[in-house]
Amino acid sequence: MRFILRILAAGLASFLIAGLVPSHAASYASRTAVVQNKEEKLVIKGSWIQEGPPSSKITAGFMVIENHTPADISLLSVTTDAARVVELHKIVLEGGMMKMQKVDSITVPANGSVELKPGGYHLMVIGLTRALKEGDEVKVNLTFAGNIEKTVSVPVKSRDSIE
Ligand SMILES: [Cu+2]
Repeated sequence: MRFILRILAAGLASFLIAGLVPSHAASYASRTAVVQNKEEKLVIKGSWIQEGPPSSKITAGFMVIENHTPADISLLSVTTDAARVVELHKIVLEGGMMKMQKVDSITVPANGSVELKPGGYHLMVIGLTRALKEGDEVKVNLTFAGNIEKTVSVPVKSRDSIE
């Protein structure tokens, strides 16, 4: 009887180990993901600034901003060393016409993202201090609510290379 119990106990132990190892591995993986998100509350992806004709002093910048927090975060202002001013714009349909409109902020939804893209939200880069050619990199500083600052190096691309 005692022998049978010992076999049962051994069987139970190996069953538990077999069951625990994968679940432990899974919980470890999800824990590291959470830690990464805490370090990177906001993630900027696929950013680019449109190459304009050399005579142009104005261009536009685009990117995807991911918010890995449970609260909305607003983009409030943007600066760059390549232009005098950067405005936040969106394109709205007004009376059948596409119009650009300045906005005070762009909200990045909690656990979501916002895409700045041609035909939608974009950064209006005004008063270029140098000509921007495909292959150049432009330093862009983004200020969000809650004193969150992000500096990204944004590549200059021609519109043709995107579409
Ligand atoms: Cu604009």
